[in-house]
Amino acid sequence: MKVNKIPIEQVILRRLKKETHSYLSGQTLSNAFGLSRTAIWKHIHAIKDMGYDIEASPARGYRLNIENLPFNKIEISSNLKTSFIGRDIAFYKEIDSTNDTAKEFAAKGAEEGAVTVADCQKKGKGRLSRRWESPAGVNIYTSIILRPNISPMFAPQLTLVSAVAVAETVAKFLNTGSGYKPEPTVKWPNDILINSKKTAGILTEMNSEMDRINFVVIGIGVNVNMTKKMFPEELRQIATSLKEETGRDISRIDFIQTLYLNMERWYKEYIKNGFEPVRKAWTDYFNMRGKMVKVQQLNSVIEGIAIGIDNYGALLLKGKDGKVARILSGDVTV
Ligand code: BT5
Repeated sequence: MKVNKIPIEQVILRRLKKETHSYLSGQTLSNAFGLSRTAIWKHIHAIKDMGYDIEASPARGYRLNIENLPFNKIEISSNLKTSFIGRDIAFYKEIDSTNDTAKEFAAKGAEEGAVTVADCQKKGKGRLSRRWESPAGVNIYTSIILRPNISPMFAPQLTLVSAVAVAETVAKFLNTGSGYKPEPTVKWPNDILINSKKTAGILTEMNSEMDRINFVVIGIGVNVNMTKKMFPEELRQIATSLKEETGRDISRIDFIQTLYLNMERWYKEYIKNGFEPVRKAWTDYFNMRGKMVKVQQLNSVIEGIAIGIDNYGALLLKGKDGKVARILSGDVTV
């Protein structure tokens, strides 16, 4: 049998989490774990170094502040309700790109649902090697490994599956407390907007044979508690965060756990029932229908009225001549 040895700090942490309204004395902890009070004191220091806020009173003992838990692997895993997404987590304080690391893990055989998460990315990337702003301490940067048994030609649908899961998650955290609740919208193919400003982006990368997918990595970046001044000047008018839109600080732990749960639910739905339910849900978040849009492609620009998406996930544009064009990639502006 495989025995997982849990580090003593994690066990002490669990005990502290059960007792957040009163202090736990050093003696109680020392009796509970059969360690000297000095040893307990050292472990408490190690826990503090992990970013936990522990009040230590010489007379009363220790108390953990659960309002201010750090964003780390222990907290993301604790009470996670998914069955496979996020069951295997590689967490980094800082990394170049969670997508690149996830691709390395996937190439070495990581299982479906394994994720990489970082507090900060040094080379966070968007499509076509564009930069994704990834400051520390405020946002979500995560990549999910999937191994769908579908033809590679359908892989772009997974960006739309993810967009629905992200939009649903964002919607859940948009309460402002004042009765006003903005609704997220999706912009084809990979943006989630609030009040027309980008708050999340998705980068789907694939490794496949001609007729078989080896793996897909879904990279998701969400601006959660990022403030306006943290954005570079050129993004301040076109990008936003949940905090900017609600005026509230949002727990990244709650957010990412909900995100994994929604991702898992929509992915299962897609694998079981195909793209149609996703197409419907995505269309409900799509507010560009009927609008004149411009699509910048690698070497050309196409204009037309956005009609929606077809059952492959392609954007449908009705041109002046009445003909409908299917757009497979590009950047859309209204
Ligand atoms: C995207 O690309 O929107 C995909 C972003 C995916 C980021 C995640 S984070 C976890 C994982 N690891 C990675 O390295 N990437 C993924 P695209 O549609 O090409 O949009 C990129 C453009 O969005 C940039 O050129 C900027 O204009 C804008 N942008 C950059 N950072 C932003 C941010 N934090 N918030 C909003 N807009 C941003």
